[in-house]
Amino acid sequence: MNTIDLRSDTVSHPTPAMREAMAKAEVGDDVYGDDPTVNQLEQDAADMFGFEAGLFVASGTQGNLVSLLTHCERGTEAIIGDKSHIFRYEAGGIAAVGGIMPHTVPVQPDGTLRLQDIRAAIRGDNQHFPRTRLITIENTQNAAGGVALPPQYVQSVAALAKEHGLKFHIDGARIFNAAAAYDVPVAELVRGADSVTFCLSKALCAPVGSVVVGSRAFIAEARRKRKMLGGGMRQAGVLAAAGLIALHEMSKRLHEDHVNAAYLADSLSTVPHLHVVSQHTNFVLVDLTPSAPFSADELARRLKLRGILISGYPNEPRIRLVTHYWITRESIDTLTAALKEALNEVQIAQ
Ligand code: TLP
Repeated sequence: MNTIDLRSDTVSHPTPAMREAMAKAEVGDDVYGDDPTVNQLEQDAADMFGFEAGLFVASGTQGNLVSLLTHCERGTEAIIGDKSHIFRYEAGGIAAVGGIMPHTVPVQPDGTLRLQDIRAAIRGDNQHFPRTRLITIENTQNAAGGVALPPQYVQSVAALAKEHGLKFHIDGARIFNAAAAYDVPVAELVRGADSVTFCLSKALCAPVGSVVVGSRAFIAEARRKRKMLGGGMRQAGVLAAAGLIALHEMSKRLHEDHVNAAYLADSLSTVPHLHVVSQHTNFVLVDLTPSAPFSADELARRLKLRGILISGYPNEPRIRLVTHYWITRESIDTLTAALKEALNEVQIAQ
């Protein structure tokens, strides 16, 4: 990658090893169950997460949608964070396609949903109410700044779900970053969940794809839902080959991105007009101070002229910088120098 792109880890390109594996991948028609590379990816993912089966899907959004459609019938409720990706950034798919009611509870600054809030959101048995079916959490929690939720917390949510006979889904788009943050195997972060979606195409660098893991019966039904959504893929082994490298190799190096994110946060704290809000895992959140001569959008425009891409969350003034495989210390030094120059440039102009 030539551009320094910190808008997200989704922008990461496949590695040379992935491109080679993709070229050599053995393939078959996956709707017939004939693609050996997809089959291997699904089984390896399931084994690594401690589940029976896996399902290769096009994206994190599709993985979450397929999972929620499988757990919840129309008119039932899913308890979900008010800043969760499923609620905010998945185009309302669970409501539009599944007729599922999101019952939101506040995401706390540490990325958790408070257990008492979840408990209060669970409906009693009353003909007026929709039935509660599911609890979902997100790990790492994106909008809270990439915070990793600890294994003990996840297990307390699993216990609560079990106590009330509810299903428990984890949007683990960046679960390997959470696992790196706590230095635990991913299986420890998902114990007690009924399903997990995780992404191969974020910091793990695969070009496309996510995997849903769950019980054999759950995945069989999820496969039907994937088909219904037009997600039955054919010679998808070309993509799964990159996914296998993501799963087995790239998942082991994420602490490097976290060290770089800490270095990035330190570097940004030396830049006038910037306030570093937080750094968790591979995310750094930054605000422009009131002294800043222009908006975050204008800053992004000026950096783009210098070959550096940054952005915030849709419709929010805050800047989010995300480290990944293609962001090195040198890229961070280049960014810091460019920021100082861009902000200073305007002051001179004024
Ligand atoms: N998040 C993207 C954007 O959509 C905001 C990003 O750049 O962070 N769950 C979580 C927690 C996510 O952060 C994302 C992507 C998804 C699901 C959806 O994954 P994709 O983009 O593969 O559908």
